[in-house]
Amino acid sequence: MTVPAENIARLRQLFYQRIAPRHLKPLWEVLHSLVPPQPQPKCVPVLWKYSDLRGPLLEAGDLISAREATRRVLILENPAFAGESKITNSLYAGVQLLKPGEVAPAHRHTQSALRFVLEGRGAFTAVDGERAYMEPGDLILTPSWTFHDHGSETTEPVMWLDGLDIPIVQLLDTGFCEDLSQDQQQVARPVGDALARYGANMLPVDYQPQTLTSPVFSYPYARTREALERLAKGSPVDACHGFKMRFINPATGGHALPTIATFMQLLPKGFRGSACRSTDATVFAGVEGSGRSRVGNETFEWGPRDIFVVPSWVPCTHEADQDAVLFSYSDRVVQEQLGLWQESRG
Ligand code: 1HN
Repeated sequence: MTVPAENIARLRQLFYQRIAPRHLKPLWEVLHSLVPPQPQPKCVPVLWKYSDLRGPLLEAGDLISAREATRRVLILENPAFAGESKITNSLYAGVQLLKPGEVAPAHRHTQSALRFVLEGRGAFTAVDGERAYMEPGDLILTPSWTFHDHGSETTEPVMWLDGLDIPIVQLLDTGFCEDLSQDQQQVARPVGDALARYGANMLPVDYQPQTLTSPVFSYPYARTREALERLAKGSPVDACHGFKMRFINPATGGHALPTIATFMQLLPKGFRGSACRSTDATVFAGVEGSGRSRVGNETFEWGPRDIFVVPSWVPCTHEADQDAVLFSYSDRVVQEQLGLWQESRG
């Protein structure tokens, strides 16, 4: 007996309705969207010009103190994730302001964070009792479950980009957070201690890593810039990425954080990159110089402190008219650990 197509369709709908109260769903209606032939990111390309961020951030500075806000941050929310506080499916981004004399009180959480300094100097982040003073271009890490507070001892506003693995921790339902009883941590070690112990191509002879995170938590821009400059002088330029380096955990050679990969790249004057796509959606921040990046069908003109996002598997092409430096972060470290990361060139 053959059943007419419209009848079958109706019978199926009735069947779906009957099984729904038992919390059952037919896979065959969703199989292709569950297992797509290639990544189908919801994430869309977005550019935030610093000139559009700075005003609102300073305005927020007049409306709420760092202490009352705990963290005075404007979230960079991807419009594809309205209400979800995400810049990509797996990562969070925000811009934070600390005004002269302010304190952002000490707490710790299982989410890992990075700070990428955009403007101002003379504020510090204290991590596990050691202060790291901020200068533009510096990368500062607050590893999972380390107490951290920010303080400003300067006369100018200090702004930075926060990157956190909040959506990853949410996915896994592993979020914990607690405040320290005092606003600021006791200083336990001098400034620069961790960098001297673990970031001088040596390790204390009996050092055994206790966590997956880098024991170095501050990567000053001066060192980063010099490394890029040297790399650029002595090796051929990568057709897609220019001269690109990743920040490492010096004790293992792995990425600096277990959930967020961090990079800095130099695009030499006149660079015309070829298109490249990779499975890790990436957040970029301009540091020096200016250029443009074609991301899918969009072209983003960027300069220092502008921030843009490239979704997973969307082709991206970078160009620079002068020497330009880009910082970036992504979940590539997680994808590599799981054997999922892919890149395709051309
Ligand atoms: C956080 O602890 C900081 O410590 C910044 O500066 C942004 C966003 C969500 C949750 C915790 C910080 C944050 C955050």
